[in-house]
Order: sequence, then C-alpha cells, then structure tokens
Amino acid sequence: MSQHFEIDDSFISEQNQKSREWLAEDFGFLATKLRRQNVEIEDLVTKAAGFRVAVPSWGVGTGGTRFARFPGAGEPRDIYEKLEDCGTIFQLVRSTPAVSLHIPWDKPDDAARLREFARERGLQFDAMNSNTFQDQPGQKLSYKFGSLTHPDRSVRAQAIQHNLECIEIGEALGSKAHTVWIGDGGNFPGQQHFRRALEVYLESMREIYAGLPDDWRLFIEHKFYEPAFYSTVINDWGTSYYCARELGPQAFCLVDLGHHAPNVNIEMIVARLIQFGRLAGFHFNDSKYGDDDLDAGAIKPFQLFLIFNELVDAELDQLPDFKPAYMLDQSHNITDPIESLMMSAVELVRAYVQAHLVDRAALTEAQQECDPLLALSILKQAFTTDVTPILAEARARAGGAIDPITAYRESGYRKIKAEERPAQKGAAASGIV
Ligand code: LRH
Ligand code: MN
Repeated sequence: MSQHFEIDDSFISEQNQKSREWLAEDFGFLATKLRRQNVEIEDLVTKAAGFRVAVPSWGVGTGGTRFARFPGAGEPRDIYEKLEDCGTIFQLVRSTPAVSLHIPWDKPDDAARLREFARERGLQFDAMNSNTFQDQPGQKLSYKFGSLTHPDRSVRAQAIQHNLECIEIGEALGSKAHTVWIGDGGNFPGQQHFRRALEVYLESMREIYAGLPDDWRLFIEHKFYEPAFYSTVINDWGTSYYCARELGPQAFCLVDLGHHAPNVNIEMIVARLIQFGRLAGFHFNDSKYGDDDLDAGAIKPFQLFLIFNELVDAELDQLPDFKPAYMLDQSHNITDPIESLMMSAVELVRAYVQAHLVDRAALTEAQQECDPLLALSILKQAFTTDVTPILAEARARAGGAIDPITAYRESGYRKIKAEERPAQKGAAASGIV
C-alpha cells in the first residue's frame, strides 16, 4: 500500500459524472430565473470560483471539550498529515488553498520542506497563530496568570519572544500575517487592574509590532470571555480597534464569530471595522451559546449571510485596501473534520454568492424611502435563492467535486487513513484539548 493515499483527480471526475445531469438541469433553471432578475449566472460562477478561505491546521484533528475528546479514526499525527488532509479538502472543494498554522503545535523542523510539501498540494500558508494560552513542556515561566499582560516582566518577555519566533517561522513559510489571541484576564473582581493591564498589553504588542516585516499585517483577536471567566483584557471589538490604532497602520482587528455574547449584532461590528479601515478578517464558525466553534452556517446561516452582505457591499464600493483574510476556526468534536471543513467552506461561498444577488440599488431606494419591509424582503430574496448549482458548477470547473461529501465518502479516504495512521495511545497531534 502506497505510503500516503491521496484521492485521484480521475476519481473525482468519475464521481462528477453521476451528478452532471441534475447539475445541468438545475443550473439551466436557475440561469433562467436569475435572467428574469437581470442577473447573469456566469458572473456568479466567476464570483464563486474566486472565493478563498483558509483552513485551520488545528481543525483537521478531532476537537473536544473539557469533558471529553473522542478521537476519530485516522487522525493526523503531525503537520505533514494535517497538510495531507488540508490538501484533500482543497482538492474536493477548490476554495481552500491556504492553511493557517498554530505555533508550537505546528512548529516545522524543516520550514523549506514543509513549504514544498504544501506547494505540492496547491497549498500556501495564511496567518500564523501564536499560543501563550498553554504552558509547553519545559517552558521556563507559566502563563497561568497571563502572558502579554502578566504582572511579571520576564513572563511578558517570554510571550513576546514566542510571538516574534512565530513571525520568523511564518516568514520562512511565506505567510504575511500574524494573529495574536491571548486568554489573559481574571476570574475574580480585583484580580487585574483593568487600565494597567491594557497599557501593559500595548507595551508588549508594540515590541511584537516592531518585529513585523513591512509587508505583514498583525491581527488582534478579541473574545468576550474564556478561559478567563470574570474579565478578559481584549474583550471586544472596541478595545481591539483602540489597540490597532495605537499600534500602527499594520495592525487590524480579527473577528472570530464565536467571540461575542449571544445576539450581538456582529454584522454591524463588521461594518464599523470596514468603515474604520481596520478589518483584519475572520475566524468563521458558528455557535448557539458560547465559543462553541461549530461549523460555519450550521446554526445562524442568516447572520452569516448578513455578514457577507456587509463584505460584498464594501467590495462593490471598492474601498481602499479592503482585503479581509478569511479563515475557518472550528472544533470538530463529533463529525469527520474533513467533512465539516468542506461543508463550512461551501457554506461561506454560498453566503458570499447570495450576497452578490442582493439588488443594492433597490435596497438603497427602500432605505431612502423608509420602507423597512421592502428592504428586508430584498435581502431575503437573495438569502432564499438556492445557489447550490452555481457553487457546484464552480467547483466542477475547477476540477473539484460537484458533491464533495459523497465523493469523499466514496473514496474511502478516512478508512485508508485509519490504516495508514494507527492511533498512538495519547499521542494525538497537538491541538486544543
Ligand atoms: C480562541 C481561538 C483563537 C485560537 C484558538 C485555537 O478561542 O479562537 O483563534 O488561537 O481559538
Ligand atoms: Mn479564533
């Protein structure tokens, strides 16, 4: 048996044969329907084909909660096997040509070799992610009471050094951005001085900012709670925005959808950060309660559509240096991570294409005319349009699968990986939980 099984492109086109008929029919029907709205379906296929989102390296292993983790079969055991799975996702859905790494979980022993391994699978490296929310074996100073805002200068220096090392590794891998999410905060009133903690955070971030190559961006990721359960230093977009402004023009605010209290109007936060010119991009996922890291579009698809409605509105306005980085950040506790990541990538393209269906002239008129119901129905018409044929056609034309989940299951990839990657007791590739 070859060392590392990969799905063959010919298998994908064989699979597609089974779907060609329904796709041609549905595509034709949708083309007619859209032409009635003066929309040319080919323009939307082009939009779908151009959409790109990065996959999180930590998302291809099985996630878990503090209660339990149920390891899946054929889990990747190192960064190379993680990239194999990311390559398979890209092969089938064609919209995920980049991987976001987490250090030290993915620290490469040979960056050039890793970069070549990724390139062979059509993959590049998106934003790097540092980790000062866990203590690594042999680490001198603990992050138990914080990292970039720890009262002890030497702990902060250790955390700053780690972030600078992440940037160095990222440079060797061709990445152009670095994401800093810290869990720093307090579990009890009085534990942290809110104003001093933020000043110390900025002091630390200025040292990290100074280590950024000129063509890099620094992403600040806010989160309203967890692992701290009373106060979090970078708790919301306002604090993140203030810090980005304080740090300089290469600093931006990253929006992880799960990092907001329930019912927060995230699409409005997105519009603000776009207007202020500091939107870094996204960690897409979905949630019902906390930072559940569920599959994007699985719980609140209308919210996802409304977020893309703001992004497409900005795209069409050709706002200067508007280039948000799109990444998935999910934890797959009970599904096959590859299936969940493929489904999530498809749901992002769906929301993006639907947002391009919004009749913006009519919407602006309805807003001018103070006609809220018409305005909502214009958005709903786009959101309720089934663009599945457009998404499938775009994938097929790019050599991907018309039906990625079925093709993946038919390929037997997971079963074969389970043989190739015998589970080693407790040795799951490092990641969350
Ligand atoms: C924190 C977070 C952050 C990552 C981690 C894996 O909740 O969203 O982006 O570093 O998850
Ligand atoms: Mn995140």
